Amino acid sequence: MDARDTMLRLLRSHRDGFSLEQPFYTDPDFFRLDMEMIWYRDWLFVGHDCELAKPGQYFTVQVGAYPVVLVRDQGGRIRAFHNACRHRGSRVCSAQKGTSARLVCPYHQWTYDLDGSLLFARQMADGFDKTQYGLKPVACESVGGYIFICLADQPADFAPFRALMEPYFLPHRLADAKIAFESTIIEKGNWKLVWENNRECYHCVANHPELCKTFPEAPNVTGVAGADSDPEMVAHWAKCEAAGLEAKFRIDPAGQFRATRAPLLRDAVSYTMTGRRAVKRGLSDQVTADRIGALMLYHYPTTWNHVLIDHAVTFRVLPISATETAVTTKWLVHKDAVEGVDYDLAELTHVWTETNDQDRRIVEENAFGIQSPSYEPGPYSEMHEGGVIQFVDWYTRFMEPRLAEGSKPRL
Ligand code: 3BY
Ligand code: FES
Ligand code: FE
Repeated sequence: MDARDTMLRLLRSHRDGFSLEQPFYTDPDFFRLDMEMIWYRDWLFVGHDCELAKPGQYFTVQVGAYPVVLVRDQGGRIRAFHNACRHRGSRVCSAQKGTSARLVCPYHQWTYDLDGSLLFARQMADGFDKTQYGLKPVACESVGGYIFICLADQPADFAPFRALMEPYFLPHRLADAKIAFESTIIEKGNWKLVWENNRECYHCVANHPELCKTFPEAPNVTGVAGADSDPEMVAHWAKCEAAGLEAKFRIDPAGQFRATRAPLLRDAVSYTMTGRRAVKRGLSDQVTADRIGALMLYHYPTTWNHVLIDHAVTFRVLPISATETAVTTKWLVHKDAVEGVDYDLAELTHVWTETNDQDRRIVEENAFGIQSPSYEPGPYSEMHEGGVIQFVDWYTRFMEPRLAEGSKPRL
């Protein structure tokens, strides 16, 4: 039986409300199937518009086997290309980020315009047709300050996500913010373990002393049920809406993304040890209300986010192997906020730096135990882990038809 058939069988026999069977977290063939069915087909968050503030600014990202470069062209449009030269395939941009008027391949200096077209290829034969050798484009969309790419030839419709996300995010003007700090950590665990951990706060009280000063562990804040019937939440939404901010819990029918606002604990406004602002200058001049709590967004499989009055923290998940995942965190502040004047960088980044490290350890211990031959799927807490059940449901529902469609009938 090949991996596809094994995975299909295990998805079909998956017990609702239980964690997945071991190979989903450990097996390189299952990992390859995750990459093919999800990561190479769906929309992925890669970075922010404000990282490409000027024409010629670029950053690179590696999604499985695909190196990709994102660049702002002369006309101001953000574009994505396969970062592989059309001459003999060299990576064109090897730096993580930079600024360049043209994209020049380091191998034999084939030179591409920022729109991807090939401008120069020295000493090629007469009649060489440059128009046939532009960089291959990758589908790219920008929404609310977030850049998404899709590696598929025929990308899924991006419009439903844009429609849900824009009203929540536009007032925060993230496209016009700046990155005060970023960090990338490698967690030794499968990407789904990173998500399972993120989608619950059952682990928070024992593991996140800093975050728990301001972030509620209530399951209806992190999870996907019960917010509508919580009077505190409903009152918070009403207050935010009166201030012109979209606030209610909304989720995509397929469960791939949701947005909602939630109040922080004890009137806290930011993720600091005191609950007070980390940045004096507000993130957006358009948002004047103060106690707006946290705007939370997730979009499977790449991002979860928190937008506060004074800053935003955004997370990007990228799988490296069956047992390694890169998590990149960015702290966004108003573009005119000055480090040392408006904010202290150590204070701004403290809570989530600690929280990320705590989550890394949790994920690694989880991965460790799952590798035991004695592992068997265990039951999620319905009260606290509804968000995890929802993630696993999304995953199994997403994978099953795609695997079935490609699985060859047996002779
Ligand atoms: O970032 C999050 O959304 C999750 C929820 C609770 C704690 N946390 C890591
Ligand atoms: Fe890029 Fe030769 S491989 S110029
Ligand atoms: Fe956590």
